[in-house]
Amino acid sequence: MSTTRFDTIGNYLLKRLYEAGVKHIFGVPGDYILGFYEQMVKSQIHHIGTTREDTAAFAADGYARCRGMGALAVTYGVGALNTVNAVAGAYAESSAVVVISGAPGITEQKDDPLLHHRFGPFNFQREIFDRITCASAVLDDPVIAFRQIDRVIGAAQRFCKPVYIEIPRDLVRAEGYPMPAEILEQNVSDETSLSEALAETMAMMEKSVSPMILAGVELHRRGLQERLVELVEHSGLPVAATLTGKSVIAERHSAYLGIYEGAMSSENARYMVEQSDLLLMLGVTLNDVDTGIYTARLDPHHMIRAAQNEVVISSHRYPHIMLGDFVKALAERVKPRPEVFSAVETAQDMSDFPKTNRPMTITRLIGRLNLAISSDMIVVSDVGDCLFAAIDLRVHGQTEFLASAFYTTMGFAVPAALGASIARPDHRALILVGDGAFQMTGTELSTHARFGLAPIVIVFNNAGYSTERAILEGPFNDISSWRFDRLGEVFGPMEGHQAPTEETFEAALGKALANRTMPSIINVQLAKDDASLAMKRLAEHLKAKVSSSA
Ligand SMILES: Cc1ncc(C[n+]2csc(CCOP(=O)(O)OP(=O)(O)O)c2C)c(N)n1
Ligand SMILES: [Mg+2]
Repeated sequence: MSTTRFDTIGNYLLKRLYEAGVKHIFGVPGDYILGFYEQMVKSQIHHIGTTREDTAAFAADGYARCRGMGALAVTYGVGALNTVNAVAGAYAESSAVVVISGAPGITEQKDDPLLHHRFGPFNFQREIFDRITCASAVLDDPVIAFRQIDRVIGAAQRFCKPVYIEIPRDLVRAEGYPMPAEILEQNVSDETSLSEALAETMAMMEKSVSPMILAGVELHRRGLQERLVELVEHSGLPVAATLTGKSVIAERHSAYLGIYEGAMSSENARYMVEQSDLLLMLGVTLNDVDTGIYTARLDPHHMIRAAQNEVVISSHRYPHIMLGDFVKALAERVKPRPEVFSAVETAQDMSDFPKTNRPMTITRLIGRLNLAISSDMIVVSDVGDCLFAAIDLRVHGQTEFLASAFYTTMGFAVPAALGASIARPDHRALILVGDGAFQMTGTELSTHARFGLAPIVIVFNNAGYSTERAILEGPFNDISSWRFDRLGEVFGPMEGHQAPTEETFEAALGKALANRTMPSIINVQLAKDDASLAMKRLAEHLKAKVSSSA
């Protein structure tokens, strides 16, 4: 890219972000970042003001998952430190979020004064962010600032992780110096390693009777959804996804078997994955969520694991193989299989919905939502039982399900849906959120309303922290009861509905689907002890295990 000697550091950063696909920056201003805000509003990038900084980071995360990169700009100390949980979540979940923080000016810092928002030595904040980002820079030297910006943005793209950029406020408008651009490291595969891994994979495929694919979250973060589809369609192999990788392939694709999550999976998905004599695990991370709290029964001798940087087959390790290169090469070489995909799970029979005076349950709620979901919707789920319930939800396209499924931070859904809706204006967000999680960041619905967005929010209102109740019941799991349906009076314009029964839910959903001009919130009042099918499956499995070992 070309730049003139006269670009200021702030403007150069904005240009580089714009080129990387960032058209919006989320955040709350403060005096240490105001100069950058002024440049931002004069640039091609739009500012989206949020109610808090952590929600700005969740929104940037949702945006990044849809567009490859997201950004937020906040003030020093009070603003930046407010984002720590959300940025750590983006790190754990591999999302390229750029954190831009203002800071006291270099000249101001000279005599070590006690400036407001200071909480220790001036470099403490960068040290904190160093631990939760893959690259960081303090732009305190105009001679190298442009190259620092290139390096940090390049790292976010390469590693799909957050990065941190701090700008002392007196250097935002300082001219940078166009030092020659460095050649940034690229992700390239080792040819020998790749061809050896492929040869072993092909040999195993030849012998295999029931091969299949398990698709994971890294495929999504590396933007490899199309490559996966090519492989699936060319090979004729059936495919399941992990929960963190949910929607990496359209869940209505004929080859798709559902979510595999150990004992929490549907029977069909579990049977198919666990009986497979060759499981191609592509971009799968084996965390406790994706293994159904370690209830997965997978034999390492029957699997090929392709991660971002290596392929592992039994005890053979092939280093320096990029996931995308491996998937592409497989799609080119694998022989098509004659047997086409096995039967998809039969959907719940919902022909009797709504039944008069029948209280709402999570299972019927998911059954009804499965009928309502359309191809222009993006589902964003919070943690809690709504996330487990979402295992049985089938979304249409690729990347149309977003959640903090591994890091599992409460408060993700409403703000991440804000970022996703802005990143994908042709999509409408369907937000699944517990009553507890909504109370953390639900204020961000007012930002949806302010920017004319029309998400549909389904509050799974079970009077408290039911996921925690299942582990240990106590008064600490009770929370105050909110009239979610009336929040429009304060956060609006927004339409609210109470839905204790199937009939009231049906009417509310109809109105919400028809109202495309403002957010709709449906307060689904559930029994305190209701649970999703996945949660019930896990409980049954654990019970059976206990009784068989007794
Ligand atoms: C930020 C954060 N704090 C605490 C937790 C621990 N936690 C996990 S689930 C849960 C309860 C969630 O309640 P709610 O949103 O109402 O969903 P429910 O479990 O009732 O379905 C809690 C407190 C968490 N995951 N994230
Ligand atoms: Mg709850």
